[in-house]
Amino acid sequence: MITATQMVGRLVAATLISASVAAGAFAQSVSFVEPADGAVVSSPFKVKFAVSGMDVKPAGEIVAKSGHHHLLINAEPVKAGESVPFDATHLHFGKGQTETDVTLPPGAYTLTMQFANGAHQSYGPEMSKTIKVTVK
Ligand SMILES: [Cu+2]
Repeated sequence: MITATQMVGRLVAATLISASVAAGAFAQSVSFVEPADGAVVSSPFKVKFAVSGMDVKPAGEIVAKSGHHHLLINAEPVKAGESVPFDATHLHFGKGQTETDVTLPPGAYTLTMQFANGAHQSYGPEMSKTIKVTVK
């Protein structure tokens, strides 16, 4: 026989499990493994990218829930669906790289990671992450 207290406990446990499964299924984000936000670094410095909820694939074909990393230097996140520019401040990691060495003159910088699909079309600000670093 199950008491009312046991029943409530089981319901709470079931709810927590389904809530965490749902969060895992829909949580898509990017993050810097390094450097840390606010870090003071020496050039060249290592930048490591991470993504959750999507796969890293080389640029080429568009595959759902996958894409590649971009590093934007002193630039805003790219609106969803817009192409990430190819220029000196928008670096593409179209081979599927998850880290790089960045060389910058001394100064304060805003670094933005931007995830985009195989055709370099941005997944939008939700799939971006911005940090500030100082190159000494
Ligand atoms: Cu790209």
